[in-house]
Amino acid sequence: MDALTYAWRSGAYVTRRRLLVTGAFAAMGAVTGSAGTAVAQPRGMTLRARPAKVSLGRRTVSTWTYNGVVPGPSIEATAGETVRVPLINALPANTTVHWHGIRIDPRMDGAPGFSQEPTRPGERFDYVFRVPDPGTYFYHSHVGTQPDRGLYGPLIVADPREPLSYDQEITVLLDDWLDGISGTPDDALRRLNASTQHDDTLRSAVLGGVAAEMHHPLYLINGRAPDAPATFHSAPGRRVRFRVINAAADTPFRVALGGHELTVTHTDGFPCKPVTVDSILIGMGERYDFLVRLGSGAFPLVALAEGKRARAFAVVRTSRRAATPAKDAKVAQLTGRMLNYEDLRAPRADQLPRPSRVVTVRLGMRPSGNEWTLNDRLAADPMRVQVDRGETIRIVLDNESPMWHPMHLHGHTFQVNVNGLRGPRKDTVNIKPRERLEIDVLADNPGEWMFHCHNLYHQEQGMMGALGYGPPPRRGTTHTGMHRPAHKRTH
Ligand SMILES: [Cu+2]
Repeated sequence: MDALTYAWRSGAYVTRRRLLVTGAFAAMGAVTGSAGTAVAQPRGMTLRARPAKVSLGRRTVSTWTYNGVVPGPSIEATAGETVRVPLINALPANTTVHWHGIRIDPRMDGAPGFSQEPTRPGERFDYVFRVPDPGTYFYHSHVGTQPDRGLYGPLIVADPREPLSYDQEITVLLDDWLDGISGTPDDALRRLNASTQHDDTLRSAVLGGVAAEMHHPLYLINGRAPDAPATFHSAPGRRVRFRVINAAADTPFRVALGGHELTVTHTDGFPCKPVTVDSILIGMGERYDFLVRLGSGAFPLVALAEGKRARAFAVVRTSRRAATPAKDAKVAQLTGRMLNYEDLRAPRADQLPRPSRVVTVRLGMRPSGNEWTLNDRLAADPMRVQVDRGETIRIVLDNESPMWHPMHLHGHTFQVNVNGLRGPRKDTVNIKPRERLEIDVLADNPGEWMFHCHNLYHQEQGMMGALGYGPPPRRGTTHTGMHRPAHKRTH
């Protein structure tokens, strides 16, 4: 087992970076696992999507993975570079890889039916794309319920002119897990489709009502359940940049670190004016970076599964002798000051031009209770927002449904308009029931793009639309020219 794999297996995934990263140093970015060995990172790597048995702590499950590990391997690059990731499909099903949040070439977006065909079992597809913007991103399958298996991993893009100073980075992937414990995600979707009821106990005040579709048996941090948590090792006084990614299918998390405040510096990869809070609420598909000056001890890093009376849990340890906190340790910060979108401002350099027109997208639920719509349409006949290259439009997301939705736009990073002020740059944004939220989109990346709810089960129950450039493509074709996979046999 190489050191990188070992680092993931032990649940502790840590990169070190010096103050003011230089291009040369960033190019040598190193990973240190519990074994203490460093491994040079290639600009990308081969992803082999394959079934595997994976340990989630005390529990071992059969699932689908990238390279046999959950999460998949960390892919690291520097902004402006080209990343090469050959995907080999060793699954018994079609698959793709979506590079969530990247302003990418649409042919590389992994959006089946939009800009590429899925890769068939036994075939290979070479993802080659530029990463124009630094930040915290992730990758995941975009076929059916596959993301609720183990098919996800971090994609970290370093800034060659990093303005923040810190001593260490810790990447934290949050997930909800059922595969191999209570059936498969396809079984879970069938159960939802067979019912018109919602579980009214899954309530969250901060999300304005029912927060989720189901209880997952486990909640994970870096692939580890609370009974055998990941441990992140550091030292007292170190300034650490946490990169938190919510890769869950159906779980919003409230994240806090016992005994510490969090200084939030980035939302969905993009910088914001720093703001210090006790906890953050992170929807599926969202990412937050925050800085913490660590004290001496062993501290609970907790991600409360909002509305589900359960949590994901890890330990941040800066002292050898400190007792390990209990998995149900009380963390006062969870009920302290929580980050709001109102707290976030994009820096001047990241402001988008003023919009020249307004489009409304209504988020709805059909009386069946298990079909979710965008402007009354389901995925089979999708809503489409049409834009012209170079314009900025304002999209009003008007939630008429009884649940919150984390809406994600592919290929772009929009600007959230918060109470008339120029809020954060984001690619995934939470809209509560009865809320109207405005986002401004600069049409600078021509293509036919997915625009959908990042609750995987809502997406599969219809909540999938499009944002496209110019007139709609003919039905049965794709807009930017179908990029056929190489159809190379791998064996
Ligand atoms: Cu939704």
